[in-house]
Amino acid sequence: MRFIHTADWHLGRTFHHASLLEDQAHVLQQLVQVARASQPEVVIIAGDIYDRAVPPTEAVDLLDQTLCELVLEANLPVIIIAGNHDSPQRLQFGARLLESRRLYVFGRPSDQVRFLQFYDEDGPVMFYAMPYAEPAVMRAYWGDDQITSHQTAYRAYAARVTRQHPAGIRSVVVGHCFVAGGEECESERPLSVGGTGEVSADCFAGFSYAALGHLHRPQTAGSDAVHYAGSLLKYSFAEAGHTKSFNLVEMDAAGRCTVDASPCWPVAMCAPWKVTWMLCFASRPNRKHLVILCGCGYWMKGHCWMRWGDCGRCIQT
Ligand SMILES: [Mn+2]
Repeated sequence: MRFIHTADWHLGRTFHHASLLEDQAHVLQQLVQVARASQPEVVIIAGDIYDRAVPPTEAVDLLDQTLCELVLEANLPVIIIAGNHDSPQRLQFGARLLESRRLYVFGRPSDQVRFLQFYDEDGPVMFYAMPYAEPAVMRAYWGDDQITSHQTAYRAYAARVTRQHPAGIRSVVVGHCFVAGGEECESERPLSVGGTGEVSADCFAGFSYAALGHLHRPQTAGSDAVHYAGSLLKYSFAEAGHTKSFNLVEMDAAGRCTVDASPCWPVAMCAPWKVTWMLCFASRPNRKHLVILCGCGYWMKGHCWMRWGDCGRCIQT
């Protein structure tokens, strides 16, 4: 079974007031190419599709275009869940209609545990989707007073799945949460006020692969089977050292997964000062923008130059 795991697109996000839509469209074209070339059984987008609950219209157009290319043109099923930046209701619009075209959108949590099933030559793999929700929302949906935190919500979800999941069948859970042991960065919005919102990795112990969103650095957290695909682009200067990627996952007959990180090549560079100067001299035709991380420098976007201060803050536009 082959599938692609990506997350945290944050369509419509700006970088210090500059639009990133062109960059996002550029990287999403690479995703479409990777998907066409690798022909996965399914593509998973694990939350934070948009950067905010009411995204700019250009961001909606970009999602529409990308999904048409994946679902209609490449004929690939796609699973989407809401992240903490998305509006569950808005994302879920048309979900029941879209299922007939194999676009599966999970905006709001359900009071039932739902799954999707895809097959390879070794049999079925069951995909469980748990969109982001506040613990209070989960408590109300499931009528379970024990749910007081993200940890208890995920534990309750795993217990419900375990009760109905047939033994010996491979499984993937799609979620949007902060697993203890994961590395945070500044472009993520905390999941709970006054607490960490952490979930322990053992909540996912029964699944062959956990396809998660929320943390913007690609990584595993707490277990080899718990994966964050990371964000589409570097959304803060603190991410200059990250290599952003899509996870191309191969699952064997026993549910063991091999993950190949397929790198994203953005239009804009966000790199340390010295690296950026090297790139200036070795610039490639598609590298139109340069973002300089540290030291007093300049950021070029199109024909517009902006000066940046020592700490990466814009001091003149
Ligand atoms: Mn995010």
